[in-house]
Order: sequence, then structure tokens, then C-alpha cells
Amino acid sequence: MDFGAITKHSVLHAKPSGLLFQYGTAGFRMKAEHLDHVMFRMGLLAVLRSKQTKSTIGVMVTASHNPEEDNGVKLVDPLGEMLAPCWEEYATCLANAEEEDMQRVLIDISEKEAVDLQQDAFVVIGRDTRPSSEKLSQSVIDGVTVLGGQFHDYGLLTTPQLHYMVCCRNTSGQYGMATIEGYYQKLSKAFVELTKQASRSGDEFRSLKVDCANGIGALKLKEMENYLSQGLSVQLFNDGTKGKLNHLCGADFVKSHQKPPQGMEIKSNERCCSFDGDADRIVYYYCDADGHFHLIDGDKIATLISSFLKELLVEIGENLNVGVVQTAYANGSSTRYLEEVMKVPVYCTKTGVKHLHHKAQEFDIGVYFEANGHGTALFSKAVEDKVKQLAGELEDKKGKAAKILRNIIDLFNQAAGDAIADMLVIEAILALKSLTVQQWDALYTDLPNRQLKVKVADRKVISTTDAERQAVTPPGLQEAINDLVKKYRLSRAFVRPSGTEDVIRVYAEADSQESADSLAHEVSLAVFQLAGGIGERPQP
Ligand code: G16
Repeated sequence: MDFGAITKHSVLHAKPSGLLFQYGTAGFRMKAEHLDHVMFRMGLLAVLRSKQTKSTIGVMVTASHNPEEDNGVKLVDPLGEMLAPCWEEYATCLANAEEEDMQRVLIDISEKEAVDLQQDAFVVIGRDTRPSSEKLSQSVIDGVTVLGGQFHDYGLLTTPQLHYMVCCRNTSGQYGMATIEGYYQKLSKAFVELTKQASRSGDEFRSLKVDCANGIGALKLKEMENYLSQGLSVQLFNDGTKGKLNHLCGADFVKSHQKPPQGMEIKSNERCCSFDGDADRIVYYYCDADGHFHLIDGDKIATLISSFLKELLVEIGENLNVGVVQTAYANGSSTRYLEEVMKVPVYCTKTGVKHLHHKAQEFDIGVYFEANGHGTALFSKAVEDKVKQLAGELEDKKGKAAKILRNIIDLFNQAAGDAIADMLVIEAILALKSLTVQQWDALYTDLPNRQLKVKVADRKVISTTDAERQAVTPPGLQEAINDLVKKYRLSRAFVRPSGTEDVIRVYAEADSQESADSLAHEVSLAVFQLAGGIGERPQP
């Protein structure tokens, strides 16, 4: 390592004093103006990780659902998955190191991980549409080059597209071509094949309104439209030409406020969906004839997908191990439906797709979704090979089901939750099953729920256990929550520190919306009192 050069460049990316940086749920996130040195240092770290794994590593500059002023960065590991946990710790350590300690920290990481410094390194970089992203991605490139790494800057990409590129490069193209055209071609080929099999037709089935959160999803969907031929006609809203990123629109807004995004005109019973700012989450919704809003979140998406996959397996005559992975935010009704009606095993992990992804890899077919719409399905290598073989061998109904499954496998982005890929999977399933959005919604009825945020002086005072369903500290908080939950029917509540925003998240569900709202408010007050709330007390 040329420490002279590293120091020379590092002082150009000076660390602001008095701030603590933490690699959180999905990398570093905070106000963009504080992140320059983090970007430079993540460039350095990506080179070390690339040398150590002898693979291409990804660096994505995005703050996804956060407000436009924020930004963030995360590293993508060789198979397109999230960074390994011990490297997250190195990332935190490197981001917090004072200038004079940088050399020691870099040597420490290299020694602990036995990094061969002579090894070549290759890093791919993507960024979202935030005004700050271009400059910040240049700082990543500075870090990569000063450590002698090679790089390819993809420029504007959705987060899952960058995960896809990393996976393609490290599987020598087996997963697909590592270009944006390769991504569009792979997905559109599978989608067009699937919709050819669908019996339903008519404009109401083919048209979909998409709220793009004023983010990168709009650009990429526009590029992709030409590849989809007649299979689907998308109408884009909040495409970034006017409004602010994620402001009053996008998947996070729609899910947490349980109402339609601004900037989209919805006629009754029209099928609509929202992406988030970097297009890795999707939620569906519609308004009924009485004007009531119906949200179809990640839980119902997981239900649709897993039931369809099970039906295909029955048709083919294969008995495979299918599991669904959720988090504590999963609606109680969804878990009950999956376990009791569909007889699918359901597992709960901590928030953060890295946790769900990891658990889903334990199954032949693992479907994972967070309620916020972040998820995908994973197929073991053995299953993929078997399905390819069956699709070539079987005939009639079995053959048709095997071919559908083969194309569905190709349509999922198995490297990461992907709003575009998930949208196409959902549209294909609805078309193949001739299912309307209302019929899909009617699979089960969500328990009314509410999510709130509380500001506290230090998020770390709250620690949790049992996949974040129980608070361990501060003392007395869990007991207070237990007492409040007892006051309501069919109720449940939990609190956890966010890993992407400087807030405590509160979740409550109960038998009526009024009760869920009131329970969430009472729990917020308990957090405010017992966990050092700041600013205004939570208002009902
Ligand atoms: C990220 C993570 C998700 C997580 C969400 C909220 O989403 O990738 O797994 O659910 O943050 O996390 P938290 O509650 O810890 O703030 P995104 O879409 O912002 O990348």
C-alpha cells in the first residue's frame, strides 16, 4: 500500500469532527454533506475486499427511501449479496478513524483478513439520482484508484441492478450479461415468455400505474419499456421531472402513511404500485368503488409468490422445501395465513434484507419479503438445474408448469430485492392466474396497524432481542409495552432503533384501526419517556 499517496488523497476527503458513523441496516446513511470521507474510505475498503475475495465488489451510492438531502453508501459482496458482517465492522472502524490512524486501520484489516496486497482488485460503482450522488461516487473512485484498484463506473443504476452486475461478473456471465442491456434482455425475455402463456387479455390486465418516487426507477423503467413489447403497458408517475425524491410519494411513504402517493390520479379499482427511491422496494394498491384505499404490501406479495410457486411444484409433481422469511413488521394475518392455510413454514429475522436473504438460502426455494416491500425469492442451484432439466423433458401440463417455473426463476433478481423484477413477477403471476388486484387482496384481511417514529437523544439506548420483538434496554420499557398491549384485542407492539434514520421505530397492530393508532401512540409516549425522547412529545 502506498501510504504516501493514501494520505495525500485522504486529506482532500477530510473527516468532519464530532460525528459518529455506523454501517447500519443498509450501509452508511446521513446528510450528504457529511459523507465525502466515508465514500473515499469505502473505495479503499472495496479494493481490500476485492483483493481478499479475488472477486469484483460493488459500491452503491444511495440513501434509498431517505429524504433527498441524505445520501449513503453500501458495499456489495461477490455474489451480489450484502457485505459480510465482520467487514461491516471494518467499514465502521475505517469511517471513524482519525486521519493519523488510517494507516494502522488499513494494515489491521489487511492482516486480520490475510489480504494479498499484490492481488488485482476490481470495483463496480453505481449511483442513484440524488443531486449529491455524482460527486460522492467520484470520491469512491478516488479511493479505489489510490489503492491501485481497477473500476467500472455504471453511473445511474437502481440498487438491485448494481447487485445484478456484481453477480454476473463473478459468475463469468452465467447469471446474465453484466450490462444494462443484459439486465433488460434477461428479464424481458422471461416476462414475455410467461405472458405468452397467459390466457387473460384486455387493457385492464395489461396496464399498470407506477409511482417511481421521483427516483432512478423512472429512468430505468422508461429504458426498459421497449423490451417488454405488448406484455405490459406502464404509466409512470412521479418520474423525477418535477417533484422531490421520496417526498409524499414512493413505496415507503405509501406503506407508512397507508395512503396513495401525491401526483398520481387513481380511478377506482385500477392496479397501481410504488417503487422507493432506488427501486429495491415495491408495494401495490388500489382504491375501491367507495374510494377506500387498499394497500398490498410485501406480506401479500410474499403470499402471492409462494402460493404460485407451490402450485407449480404440485403441477410438476416435485416435493421441494419452500419457506417464507419475514420480519417482526409482518402483519399477524399474513403469518397466520401462510402457516395455517398455505401450510408454509414461516421464519422471522431481524430487519434488514441481509438477515432475510441469509435465512432464505436455507431452503430449496426461499421467499423473503419485508412488509415494506423489499424482497425476492431464492432458488438453490440444485433446484435451478432440476427445473431446467424438467422444462426440457416434461410435456403437456407438467411441461408447461416446468417452463413457467424456469422463466419465473429467470425473472427474479436473486441477488437482491428488486422493484422492477418483482413488478414483472407479480404482473406475470396475476396474468397467468387471471387474478385481479382485488382478488389478490382478498386472500386475507390485514390486521389494522400503525407505524410511528420517535426522536431520542441516542438511539443506542434501545437494544432488542427475539428478532427485535422484545426490548432489552432501557429498563422498564418492555414491561411498559406489555402492559399497554394488554389493553387492546388481537394486539402486538414492538420498538427498535432504525438503522437508516436517526429515529426509534414503533409498530403496533390491533383489532381496529383506532386501537392500533392508540396503541402505537401510547407506546411512542413510553419510548419518549423511558428512552430519552427529544423535541416535541409524540402527539396523538
Ligand atoms: C433499508 C433496508 C431494509 C430495511 C429498511 C428500513 O431499506 O434495506 O431492509 O427494512 O432500510 O430499515 P430501518 O428500519 O433499520 O431504518 P432501503 O429501501 O432504505 O434500502
